[in-house]
Amino acid sequence: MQGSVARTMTVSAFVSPDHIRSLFAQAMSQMYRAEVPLYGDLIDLVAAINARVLEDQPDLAAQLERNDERARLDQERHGAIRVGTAAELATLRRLFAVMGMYPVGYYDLSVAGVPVHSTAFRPIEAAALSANPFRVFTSLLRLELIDDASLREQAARILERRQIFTARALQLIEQCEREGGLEPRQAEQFVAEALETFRWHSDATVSLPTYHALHDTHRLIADVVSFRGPHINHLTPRTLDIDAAQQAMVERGMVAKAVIEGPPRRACPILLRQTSFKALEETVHFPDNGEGATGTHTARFGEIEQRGLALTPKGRALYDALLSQAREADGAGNSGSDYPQRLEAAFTSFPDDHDTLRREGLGYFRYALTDAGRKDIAAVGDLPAEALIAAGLAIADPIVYEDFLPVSAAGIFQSNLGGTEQRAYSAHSNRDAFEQALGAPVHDEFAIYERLQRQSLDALRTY
Ligand code: OOG
Ligand code: NI
Repeated sequence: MQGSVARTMTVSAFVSPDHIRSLFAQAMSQMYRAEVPLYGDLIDLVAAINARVLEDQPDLAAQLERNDERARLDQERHGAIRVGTAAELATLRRLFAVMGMYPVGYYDLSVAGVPVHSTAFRPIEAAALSANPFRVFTSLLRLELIDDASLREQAARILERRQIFTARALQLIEQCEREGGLEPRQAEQFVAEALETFRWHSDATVSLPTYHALHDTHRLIADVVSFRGPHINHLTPRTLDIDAAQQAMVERGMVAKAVIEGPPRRACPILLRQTSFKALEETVHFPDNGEGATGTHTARFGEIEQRGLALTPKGRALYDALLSQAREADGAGNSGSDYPQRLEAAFTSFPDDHDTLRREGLGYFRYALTDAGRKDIAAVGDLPAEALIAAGLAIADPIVYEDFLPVSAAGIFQSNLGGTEQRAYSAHSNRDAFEQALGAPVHDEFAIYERLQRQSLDALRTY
């Protein structure tokens, strides 16, 4: 008995990974607000729009409340970073694990002319997601896609030399791995040290001519290779009405991307809709021949997103097919002025009510007993879920999509790199190489949603 109490006390001396993640997300948000004032404006605007939507749509407010999504909404952000080497990616995996964030999904962006492949570090358990769903879209540069051998080797040498983590951050990661957690003071220190990795540096590590050579190969390569660390390049709040948010931004004179990426506006939002705002042009100091030179670099931008129902593999296949139908209708991608109409038209074949989406197995849902169901457990018995819903004994709410979309991500990269690089690289998806660099397999997003849905179904019987 005494032994078990002592064990419990040892365990509880550690700060939960969820709490460390929340502290980290807040610290990142504060840092980015100070660095990029546009971000602060976006946060305020999105908060105002969300408040209005919740007031105008009490059903939606109740649904978010029931699913532990209301409280997390105000904190909810994703960020993005780009790293240069396998070692950097592998250490990032360990750093994010301290905060309960694990790699989910593999995104190949080379097909869209962006020489990276990516994953998203995020929490995966229901309780962790409702505590704080902070996610970081993390890309690894694929130097092997640079044709010019001498530039490729030069970039590799530059990357080999840098250390993007502080010594103390590395110590604390090791300690957490060894002992199973961090104590409050260590957790605070960890957050402060980890933050250093994601800070913007206005002094480049390469000369201006090298920067130009890298930049001419691909802007993204210059962004990854020329600096001391993988600066966070955007931090995105979640809005409940992206069309209203986009309009409000344009009214305030922000230069928004022309098209909202992802599915069209719908009664039942699915997956993810995103729009971003032009990158800042920032002054950078380049070390040149002991004298130094001043130039500019564009990397950091603003973005907002609206999240909807997580789709099953069947639903996702339908989404992918309809999206490419809209994009390829006349070979114009999403650039034509009639793209919004084409997108709308294509998606009329995607069911737009929750009952059909659920019955056709297109999306994942979280099941729960209604008051009537809780009062009449005998009637619940082992009736199938659909029968419980029909009898008013249970309801099913959409499980929110926590991940990203490769076509959208490529569009975001492209618009913010400022370029029009549209060529695709000939080398293709290489998930094995990515996982080898990461030092672990990525989690399968569908398996995670499936588990969340299954847990809710099981809980109907164990109430
Ligand atoms: C990441 C772009 C992808 C998203 O929301 O799809 C992304 C980057 O520019 O590094 O953040
Ligand atoms: Ni993003």
